[in-house]
Amino acid sequence: MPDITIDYGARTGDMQAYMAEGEARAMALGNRGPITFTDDGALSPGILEAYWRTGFYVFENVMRDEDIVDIKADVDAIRSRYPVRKGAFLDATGRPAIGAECAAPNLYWSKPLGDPAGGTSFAKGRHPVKMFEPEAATDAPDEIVYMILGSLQFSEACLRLYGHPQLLAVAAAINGEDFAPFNEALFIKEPGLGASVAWHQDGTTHWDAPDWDQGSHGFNFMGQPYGCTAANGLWVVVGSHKLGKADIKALIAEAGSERLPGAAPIICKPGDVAISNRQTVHGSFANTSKDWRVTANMGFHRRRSVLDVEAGGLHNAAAVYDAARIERRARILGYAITARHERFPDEQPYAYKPHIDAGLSYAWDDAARADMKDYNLEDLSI
Ligand SMILES: O=C(O)CCC(=O)C(=O)O
Repeated sequence: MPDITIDYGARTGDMQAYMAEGEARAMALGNRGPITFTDDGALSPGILEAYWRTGFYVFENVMRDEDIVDIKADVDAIRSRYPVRKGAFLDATGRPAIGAECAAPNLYWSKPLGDPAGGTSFAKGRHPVKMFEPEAATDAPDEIVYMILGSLQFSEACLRLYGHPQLLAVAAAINGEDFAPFNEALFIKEPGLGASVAWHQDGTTHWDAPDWDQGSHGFNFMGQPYGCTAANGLWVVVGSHKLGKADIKALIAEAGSERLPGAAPIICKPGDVAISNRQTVHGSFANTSKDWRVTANMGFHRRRSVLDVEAGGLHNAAAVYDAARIERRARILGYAITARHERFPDEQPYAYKPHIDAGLSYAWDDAARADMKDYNLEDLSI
């Protein structure tokens, strides 16, 4: 049995049993391994089969050691620049805090080990049931940051991971060569403090569309510089991305607790990058374990899922996402590909077809860095 050292009070034994069972289920799914391609350069069919069957896949050893070191250093720098308290302008050393000068939303706060979204109207009420909130230590801070949106403007290392050629080839294999961006985020699950993310499905626009299918709301890559475990990782109800809009309240009522049956944790070693379908029923528990989890989320859509679609209002203002908006938002991908190539010149940079077709090229310089500020106001949220 895996070592699942957690503290869920009176529920600890039940949670340990649930996590051990989920871990065994995860390891038997056949949805993990390195990113591999056929001789013709197509993504290996077995990867696509397992992703579409289960709703997620763990790509092993995607990050270089330098990616891991750089992302950890950036996360430390970001944490050192948190405002002294939620809403404050300055950090503890008197500098403008991370994100304080931005117009777009970036830092999201919770009480330690809390569930800030469950059972609230946050994000259009898509987290219908509050998770159990374990007791944090008496010396824990009053509030912690659990999520950062627009994260690529705060971390060049995360930007460089976003431009990873193999990941972008996977995005093209799943969403088409003209794939479009969604948004990026950091989820920060500090040991003994990290908040839960209540069970939910992403996606707000296409559930009732006549052409809805298992890929309509895209996917997130989830880079794991620290790795992730059953105790601190994201859980996915296996295959739920195929079943349409779930009645999560009813599922939890039927289960009698937030321990949803049929779910499996995404388990990664440092350097793995998971992919998770946004339509799955997914969520994570408060991190009472001793292990860090920091996820670098990077989302992508099919172009037809966003083109001329009226959406937003969740991560940004409501708008119609016309071709010019998609091209503008995709400039971040251009910066990422160049920034990665400059750091890792031995890698063949990814050729993003919409940029090649339009003759667009992107320098990674001070003007580009300045242009990253508030880039997430134009996320393509659906
Ligand atoms: O990483 C987590 O705990 C939550 C991630 C999530 O809910 C999402 O990416 O939609």
